[in-house]
Amino acid sequence: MSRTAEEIATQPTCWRRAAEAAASFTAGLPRPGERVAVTGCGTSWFMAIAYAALREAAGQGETDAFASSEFPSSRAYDRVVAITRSGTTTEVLDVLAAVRGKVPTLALTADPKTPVMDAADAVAVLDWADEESVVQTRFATTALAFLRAALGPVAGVKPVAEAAVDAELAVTEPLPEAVLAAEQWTFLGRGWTYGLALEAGLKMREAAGAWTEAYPAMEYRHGPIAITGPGRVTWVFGELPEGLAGEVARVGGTLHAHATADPAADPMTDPMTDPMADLIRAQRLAVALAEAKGLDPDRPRNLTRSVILSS
Ligand code: F1P
Repeated sequence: MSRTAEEIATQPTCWRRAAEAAASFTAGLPRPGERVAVTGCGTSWFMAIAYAALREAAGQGETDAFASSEFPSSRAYDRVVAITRSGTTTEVLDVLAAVRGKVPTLALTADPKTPVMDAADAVAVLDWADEESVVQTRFATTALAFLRAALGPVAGVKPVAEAAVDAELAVTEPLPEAVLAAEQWTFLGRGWTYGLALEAGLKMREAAGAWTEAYPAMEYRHGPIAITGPGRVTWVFGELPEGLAGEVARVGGTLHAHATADPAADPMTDPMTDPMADLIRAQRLAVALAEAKGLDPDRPRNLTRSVILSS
């Protein structure tokens, strides 16, 4: 078994630990009402996007997410939250340096021996979720689980402890054959699950060199549906928009979805599965596809653990 697959399987335990850690961590977390910017690169950026939407859904204040390379440092925020597993990513450190002394910052990292420790005002060290894998799986979802748990109850979103129960199934349940056999995958989500859709697409590209796309779910009918057809998958994180199952069926695509009230839907997974647990299925799909292509998921093509730019 690849190291990546082993790390994917530990996510239920990591999420439970993240919920415990969030309960006792106070220094530097966004406070209700604050205007917050969340930032990161790659996978960490997509977790930032998911958290930003979740925080707004919780009614805790305006929250924007930016790729660190595009961070608008002239804008006024009450707090900046940076996510970086490695603690060394140049663009993330640059954002923290640019706002230093002007805006309080919190960083989430897996490695306490890195420059981010001094670059941020407060740091949540989730080192027990660090990974040997280059492609991120458990650190990313654990960082999101930590921030999600810190928000407290959010309408329509399960507590992290319940998501961890769904994750137990997601790490073991066989993946649907039609999804494994497909040639193309389009990932969709609304609200906080759009960030998960972006991450699923990236994971499949990083680990398996797969052709993936990702969109806000309601954008799918505005063009992206043109890609769907026989042997191609439309995968919806979170609630399936009304009528979408019928549209996918009309063009001959395969739907992977859950959490639906749409009678036309043919859900392939547990209707109540937490979207983060469904992301685990996409991570496992990425590993399975890589292995089927003879690629080593632990050595993804063209990638390194962290991108450190020379100045
Ligand atoms: C961010 C990141 C990873 C990606 C790649 C390059 O790293 O973009 O998500 O998989 O390995 O770096 P980090 O800032 O979270 O360490």
